[in-house]
Amino acid sequence: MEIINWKDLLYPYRQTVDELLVKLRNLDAEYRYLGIYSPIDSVTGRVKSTASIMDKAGRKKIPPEKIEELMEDIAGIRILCQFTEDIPKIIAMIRSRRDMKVIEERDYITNRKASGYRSYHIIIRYPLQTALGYREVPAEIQIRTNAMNFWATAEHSLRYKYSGNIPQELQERLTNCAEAAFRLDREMATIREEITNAQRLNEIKDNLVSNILQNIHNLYFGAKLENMEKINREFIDLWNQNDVEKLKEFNERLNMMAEVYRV
Ligand code: 0O2
Repeated sequence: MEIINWKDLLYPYRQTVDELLVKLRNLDAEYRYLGIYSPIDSVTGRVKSTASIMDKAGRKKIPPEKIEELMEDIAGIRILCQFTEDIPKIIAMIRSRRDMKVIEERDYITNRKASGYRSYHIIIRYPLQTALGYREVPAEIQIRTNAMNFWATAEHSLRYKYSGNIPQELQERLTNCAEAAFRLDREMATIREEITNAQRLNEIKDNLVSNILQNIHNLYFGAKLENMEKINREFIDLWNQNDVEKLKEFNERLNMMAEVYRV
């Protein structure tokens, strides 16, 4: 029987996960930088553990020499979002990318699994440039809301603990929890606009305050302006009023001063 060199086998999957994490996190950061709503809340990734690969190979009767060819989720990415409505946006974004090829999609949101599991899976081939040349590495991208993830993570731990045979009473409670997570997603959808508007406003306020403080710093330490105490007091006043429009006007005034003094 062939002995598997696990280190060599898993290396390209590690590279794939690392590259996908950088790309998807940068995408999320860019949305925020541009002030556009980001459907992504967070992105995580993992390379399947050898124990889990062997376990799955056993369950699916995959011989060791066929693992690379047939196991599609050795490289795994998980994209979490706040609202169910974010999921189609993320799917569209992945379908339109030129640096990954979508091979298959599994919609466990429309067709929830018997366990109660909800998530959207996309199997891709990722073009990887390795030191040994080009290859396409399969990866599974799971897209789900935070509520779906909360449930799936808990259920996964229990399934692992009980080797798949979760006691009946616990299984019933898990089913109730899955239903509660579903209701939570539905309720959150009804106040989605309120939440996203508040988040956008908070982000705008954070950026404004950081610009204002940078301007005050530059004018005081760079241009050595002496009347900065008055300006500082004005800022604290406006901050206490919590009025974004007034803060915007104030920052524009500081921008002009910074231009005049070339700082
Ligand atoms: P891990 O530890 O997450 O890597 P199968 O293994 O037959 O269920 P298949 O055909 O390989 O699934 O693909 P599928 O259905 O897309 O599921 C693969 C992954 O989805 C699983 O990986 C889980 O991460 C997740 N998943 C699928 N069904 C369930 C479920 O009922 N509950 C939870 N919590 N997660 C699920 P692995 O291999 O189980 O393990």
